[in-house]
Amino acid sequence: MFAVLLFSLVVFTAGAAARCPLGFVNLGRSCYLFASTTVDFAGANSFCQFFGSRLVTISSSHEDHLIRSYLLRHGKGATYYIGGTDLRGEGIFTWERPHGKKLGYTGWKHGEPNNAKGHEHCMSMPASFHYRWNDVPCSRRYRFICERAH
Ligand code: 2F8
Ligand code: CA
Repeated sequence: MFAVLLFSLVVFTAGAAARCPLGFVNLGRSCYLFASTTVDFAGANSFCQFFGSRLVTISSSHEDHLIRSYLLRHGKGATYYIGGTDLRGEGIFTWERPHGKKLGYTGWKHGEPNNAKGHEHCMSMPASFHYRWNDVPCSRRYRFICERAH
């Protein structure tokens, strides 16, 4: 009986550890929500918080590769907001989480960020750039990517 209980506990615990909440997918060490609704950057932030998560922070080439590979397979040809801006200082991009953290790794497309027309302060991954990073106006409605701990 003890052995059965122990076995159940191990299986249940292992199963729970492997799972992400409904709608999220597990890539590496995090759970990601690739939202198909389109909202402005502030709306994307609020949506992610509502779902117990934050706009994604991409901190390594490995994480960037996992997300880009997923988008290249499932990205629907769209642009996705990710969780960084230069709203605190032109040209100095920081992550929303941890708040104000400067980018370490970056995955910008060649020539970006360029603050086109002087109005691009939010970070995105556009299909047209094969999901390499681009700065875009924060008022545009795009899909977005949320992240939460696995
Ligand atoms: O050529 C790069 C340039 O392309 C567009 O502007 C014409 C992008 N704008 C939007 O996606 C809104 C720029 O961000 C990009 O730098
Ligand atoms: Ca740009």
